[in-house]
Amino acid sequence: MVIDRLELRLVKLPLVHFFETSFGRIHEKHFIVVRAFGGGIAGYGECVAEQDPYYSSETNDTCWHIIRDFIAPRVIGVPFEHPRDVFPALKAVRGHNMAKAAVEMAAWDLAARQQGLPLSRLLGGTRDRIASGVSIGIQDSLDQLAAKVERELAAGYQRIKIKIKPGWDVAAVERVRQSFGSIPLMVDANAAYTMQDADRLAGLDAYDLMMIEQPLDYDDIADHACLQRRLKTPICLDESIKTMAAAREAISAQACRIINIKPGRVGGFAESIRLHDLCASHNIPVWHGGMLESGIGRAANIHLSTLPNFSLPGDIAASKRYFVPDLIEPGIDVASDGTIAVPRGPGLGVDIREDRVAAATLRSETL
Ligand code: OSB
Ligand code: MG
Repeated sequence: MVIDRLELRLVKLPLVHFFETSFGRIHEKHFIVVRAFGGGIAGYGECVAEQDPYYSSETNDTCWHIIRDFIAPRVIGVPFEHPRDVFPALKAVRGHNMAKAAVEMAAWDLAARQQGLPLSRLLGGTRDRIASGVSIGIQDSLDQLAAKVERELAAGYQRIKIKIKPGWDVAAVERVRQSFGSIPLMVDANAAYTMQDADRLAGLDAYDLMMIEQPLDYDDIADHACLQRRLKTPICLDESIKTMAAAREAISAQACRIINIKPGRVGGFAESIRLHDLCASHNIPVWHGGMLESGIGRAANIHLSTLPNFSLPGDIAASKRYFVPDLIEPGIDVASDGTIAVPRGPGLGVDIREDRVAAATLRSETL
């Protein structure tokens, strides 16, 4: 496979509902769509960086800069036997995993389309449906939260995750348990706590949560290991696992019992597969995270989730929760049993509405 050229487009889409985490509320999503052209075909990659460096240090602007000035020269015109060879070819560039992933994932889609295979097959996936959960942001009131949970349970989702932060934690969990009983429930703190909050976090043990996601700092492992020793509830790491080395360290320190995989965070599909395999060999279940992707990135996430150790429902929900209209048509739907069908066509296997991408584009550049 040879990539002849790369096209970057910065697009803006309004969210159907605002999304609030411990680091803030957003009403619209700005993200980069990468197209990798080769042999007259294009592969797509959606970059998961946001406008602000709050979830991670990367932003759309840093990704644009790194792709244009450092990644493009290392991939354009270079013959790759397999898309798994793209990430190692970027080794000289330290970090910038979201920028790398956007290009690497476009290369995988291109290779799958060139071979006429669904992306899931090229990735080594084994299932034709995936289990779907929802991530519910911080709300203005507990009543609003309960209304949202009720709606998502009625839609069939297999587990509910609620975002927490100091001041929106125990009472929110208590309310959901009171109203909905023993549903599969977890929380995500997006790094909002410190070890000084250990007692408060231990208070969540009373609610039989599936896990607490990333309670402590975004790059911490050691404190998570201390906290895990004090909690019955499993810790799941998200932000802290940006590399294979971090995952090995977290597993050996017993800093978590579950890991969330987001290909954007770790540098793409090849690293995600390595992380998935590492976790499998240590009996650490994984699930697929989400970053409020459009249908393009959502389809990519679905394909990766077909690997066997994705044994817990992921944050991959129906497109209509995020964008109406989406960049794909039809959108991704969830069945009443809380599963999503894996697209069967070549590559991502979804129809990308180029007219909608064009209408949403703020800026573009061809490399
Ligand atoms: O921590 O999982 C997270 C969204 C943006 C940034 C970080 C996270 C999230 C989500 C949303 O939880 C998951 C989704 O796409 O629905
Ligand atoms: Mg998270």
